[in-house]
Amino acid sequence: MTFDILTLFPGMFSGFFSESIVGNALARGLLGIGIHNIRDYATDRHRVTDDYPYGGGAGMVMKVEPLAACIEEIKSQRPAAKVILTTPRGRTLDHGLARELAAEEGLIIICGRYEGVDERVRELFVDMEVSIGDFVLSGGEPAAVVIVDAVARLLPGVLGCGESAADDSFANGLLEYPQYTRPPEFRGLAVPPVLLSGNHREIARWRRRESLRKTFMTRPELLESVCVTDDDARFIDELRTGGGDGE
Ligand code: 6GU
Repeated sequence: MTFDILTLFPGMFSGFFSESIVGNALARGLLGIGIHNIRDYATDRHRVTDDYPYGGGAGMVMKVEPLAACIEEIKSQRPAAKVILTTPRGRTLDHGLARELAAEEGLIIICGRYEGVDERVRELFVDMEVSIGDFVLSGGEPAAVVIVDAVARLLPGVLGCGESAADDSFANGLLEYPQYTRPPEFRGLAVPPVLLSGNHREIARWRRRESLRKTFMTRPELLESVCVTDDDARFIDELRTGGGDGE
């Protein structure tokens, strides 16, 4: 899968994409990332990429011509890629949307400045507007990084066999259970004994219940759209009535 990012600040991406899981996937050729400086597509002498809004008002608006030239050049190489505009007014990114995007051949991600992008960019080129939450960023660059990371880790082969997207928070609709590694005790805090027991059935049950507990405590609304077993339902009842703190 390829990610093409259109930005006025190409320098923001180099560190993020050269390290960790995305950097590793890039090095192994499992994905491709192109960073495109929108300013390179401005044709006037000063390479202007934004201008005052018609009708007045604060802030500047990203001009349509440089974006059009940049998008069209990329699309000529990747006709199947989906064009995404990062904006707080878009559809909020969640695990389901990350999975939808991971099924695409390519994504062309336009990093919008928060003041705005000429509406004709949307009309002519944008397939989907995506937000990463109900807050305002000064530009879409951090959002593009978030989208690439969330999507890349769902692609085949990107996570090693030691890591698994199937266990992630949200993959099963629940938040992830607590994890521990050595030492078995630190400052009086012991690892739950069941994890040291070697009993895989009991470990799986404990993890499921801790996922349910964590979700119940911090994101109870998620429980409404998750498939629960009879055992889960009994445990959730215990949590509701103030029990559920162990056997
Ligand atoms: Cl995608 N862009 C900007 N500028 N602000 C945001 C956002 C995106 N998502 C949340 N806030």
